Amino acid sequence: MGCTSVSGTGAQESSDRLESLTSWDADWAGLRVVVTGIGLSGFSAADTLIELGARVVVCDSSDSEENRAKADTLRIVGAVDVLLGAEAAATLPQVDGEAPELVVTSPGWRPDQPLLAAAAAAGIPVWGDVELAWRVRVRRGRSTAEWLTITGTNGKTTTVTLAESMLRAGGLRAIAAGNVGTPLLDAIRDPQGYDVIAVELSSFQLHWSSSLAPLASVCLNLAEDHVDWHGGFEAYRAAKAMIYENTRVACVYNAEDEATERMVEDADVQEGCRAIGFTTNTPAISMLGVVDGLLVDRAYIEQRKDSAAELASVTDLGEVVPRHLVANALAAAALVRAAGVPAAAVREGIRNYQPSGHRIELVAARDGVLWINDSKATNPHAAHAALSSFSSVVWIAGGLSKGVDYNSLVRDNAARFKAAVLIGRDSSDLAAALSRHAPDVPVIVPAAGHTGRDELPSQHSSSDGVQAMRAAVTEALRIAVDGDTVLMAPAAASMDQFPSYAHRGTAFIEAVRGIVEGQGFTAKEL
Ligand code: UMA
Repeated sequence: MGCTSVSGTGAQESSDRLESLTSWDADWAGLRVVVTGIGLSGFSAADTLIELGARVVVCDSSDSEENRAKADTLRIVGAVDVLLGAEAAATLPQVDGEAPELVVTSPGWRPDQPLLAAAAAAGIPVWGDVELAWRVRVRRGRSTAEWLTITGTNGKTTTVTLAESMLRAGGLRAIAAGNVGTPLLDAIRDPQGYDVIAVELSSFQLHWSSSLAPLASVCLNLAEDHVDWHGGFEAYRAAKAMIYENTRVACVYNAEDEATERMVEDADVQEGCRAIGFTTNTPAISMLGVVDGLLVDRAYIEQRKDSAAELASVTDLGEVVPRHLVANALAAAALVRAAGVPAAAVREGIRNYQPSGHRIELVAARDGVLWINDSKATNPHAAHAALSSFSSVVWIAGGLSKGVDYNSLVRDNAARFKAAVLIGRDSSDLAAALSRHAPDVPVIVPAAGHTGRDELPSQHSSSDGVQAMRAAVTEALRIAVDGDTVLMAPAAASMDQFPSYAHRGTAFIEAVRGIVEGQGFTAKEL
């Protein structure tokens, strides 16, 4: 069903009403809302809005069994309607026979998607679930959690979980939420409540947020990613820069990435907010950094003019510590110190921190060859961080490119490549960059039969990805000799062949175990 636009007095009333919706206890009753998506964030947003008394219609293009079950739940709790299937996402529906006053979107929906484009054309405001979470975080009779917000092209999840660990070590009730996995509205509605939320925000979520005023914020770094979603690099950069808007106590920037410092300079922040840098070198005043193997704070101490406080030692982060992990720990420390966490809790938080898998993870060391899984490297910037840790690399790469440019990644690392083995349904951009900047490096695109086991199926599916990975590992084994590293750091998203980067990493681990270490495949893989 089509939808009429909101105009004239009605539009003004709707806009005034939306502006007044800044707490849980505001008048949400009867508000007509369309929620797009019934995934993690959409379900959480719809459930929250229903609890607030709004009239809610949910749309999702996928009529899967899982979505139908979720739709049933939402109808039971009081959704006006849940529309599933391709048609449902193609037009803006009415709510109880009238135009919606608001659309709350899931982050994965592109702004030019037809339903969202129709909302924009009709002048109906679109919020993300994060904007909604910010507005309902204040609730009568409950304390309000502070937000520490984190974005950046790479390192967000590591930083947000390190910050969570440090906050907890400091005796605070804390949770990592947002893009890291737990929808913010779930964290906000937790009955016990939190003192502080470490909030991971993607560029998609930032695009749909406008009112956030965090205690402290950071953009860890900036490189090309998600260009197709935003329609260009400048729009992606501008979304990332939103992280600093309205920050109250500390805007944390990467002193080794000028783009982040520029963002702080250009941001409209609140009176008294400080700019705090972090660096993996010796810190200047108002920075955190590294001196003689120690992580130190020259920002939050009284005597910062001529001294620095020890927070932890680099070895607290592990035996082999990549530079970017030190940077992430310093960024997390800069955020939690703004929330009053003492130095000792930073060290304890680092020591308690459990890194999640698929990041520069050693899978096997055999016959002098290291086999490394870095499936989390879903863009060139992350792949570069992994590549620069090794000198002679058989590189397994490729996948869904998201419109990024591979030229500088290949040019900057050309000398370390022994060979490249390409996975992914279409890695032609990467192949073109390799032939342009590393013409002497053999590029192998494994074909059917190269697994030495089964033929690659002609239809693409998740098992297709598993087969492709086995073929790639077989090729890498043929090439690598003593002193080489086989590095699976794809510089691309996984969704063309796998459900997620974690599945891709697991496929690599299983293939290495089966083919390189000769332990055979698990029953599931066969
Ligand atoms: N859908 C449509 N039409 C569209 C797009 C999606 O109907 O055009 C539907 C899908 O059928 C699905 C739902 O929308 O049912 C999915 O919505 P979504 O893609 O926004 O995903 P959610 O499940 O809500 O998860 C989102 C984040 N996903 C994305 O931003 C793509 C999760 O980040 C996040 O953990 C979660 O909210 C909780 O906050 C994941 C991610 O990949 C990890 N993020 C990207 C990244 O890190 O690079 C940005």
